[in-house]
Amino acid sequence: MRNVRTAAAQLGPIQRADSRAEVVQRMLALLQRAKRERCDFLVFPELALTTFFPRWYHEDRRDADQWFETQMPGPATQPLFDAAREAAMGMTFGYAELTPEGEHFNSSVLVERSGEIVGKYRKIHLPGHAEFDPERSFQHLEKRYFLPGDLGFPVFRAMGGLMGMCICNDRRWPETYRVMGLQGVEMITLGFNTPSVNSQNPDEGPQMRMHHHKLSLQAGAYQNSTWVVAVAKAGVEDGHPMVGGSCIVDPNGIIVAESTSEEDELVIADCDLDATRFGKQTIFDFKRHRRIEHYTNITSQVGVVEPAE
Ligand code: CDV
Repeated sequence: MRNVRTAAAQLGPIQRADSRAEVVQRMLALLQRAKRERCDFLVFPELALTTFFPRWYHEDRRDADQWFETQMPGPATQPLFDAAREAAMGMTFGYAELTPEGEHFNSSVLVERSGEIVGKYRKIHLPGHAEFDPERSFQHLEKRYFLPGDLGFPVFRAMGGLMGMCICNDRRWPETYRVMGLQGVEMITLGFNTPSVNSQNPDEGPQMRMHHHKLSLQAGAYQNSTWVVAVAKAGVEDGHPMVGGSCIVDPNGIIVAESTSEEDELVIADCDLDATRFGKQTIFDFKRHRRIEHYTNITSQVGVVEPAE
């Protein structure tokens, strides 16, 4: 048994006016609660340090730099790293990354119990649009503010197992899980900010959103025999509602723990990484059963190519 007692650290809303320092205080309070619950590993959401700023249009992109971190850890986040090290707890969280070369990414870091960063991921599937869209009920400008991630979907040896990260929209794409599955991943962490309604279709409300969210996680976990830990930034940010639905999914695709609020909340489960073995050695023994000669479309084309008439 390789148990990782894991806490999905859901954050309630972060308003546009809230400072990094205020948010980090909330994250530290969750960390201390997780420590009292004897957790080994803490998972925070996508863009955990700020409001979900891609809903705000800045005509000059440089005005959005206020939401980005140029250092990790930096002055605002160092207390988190110090507290995690003192508690001997691993953690991961999402943030907006501005590199020394001036590139912008929607990123997450994986931090070992020692407080050291041992992995980084940059969001690959960026939803939304790059220009102001008056047709939408609200904006989703990830394609304006971020570049697509350039690190692939790496898997890291950490927390006594094989750990991978993805971010929000990535969870809806089976390729995300499979690329990590092919590296033997045993736990995938995922932070998300999902609006409760579709900005292009007001009829797609919270129930359908929750259905698609859980369906994606559960399928990805089962089909790759891995734990999936999904963590929301939830609730109403400056009038914009987002779904909760933080949950921990086992390698059979079963939700073993889930949030009950849209506030700061811990969702805890004992995740035995050895529980991934049975699926990986039987029905999803990739080496024995995959037929890659029939999968070439997956990497040779992006859009749909219908058969000739
Ligand atoms: N932050 C996200 O990636 N949100 C998307 C919304 C826009 C659909 C998501 O997949 O939840």
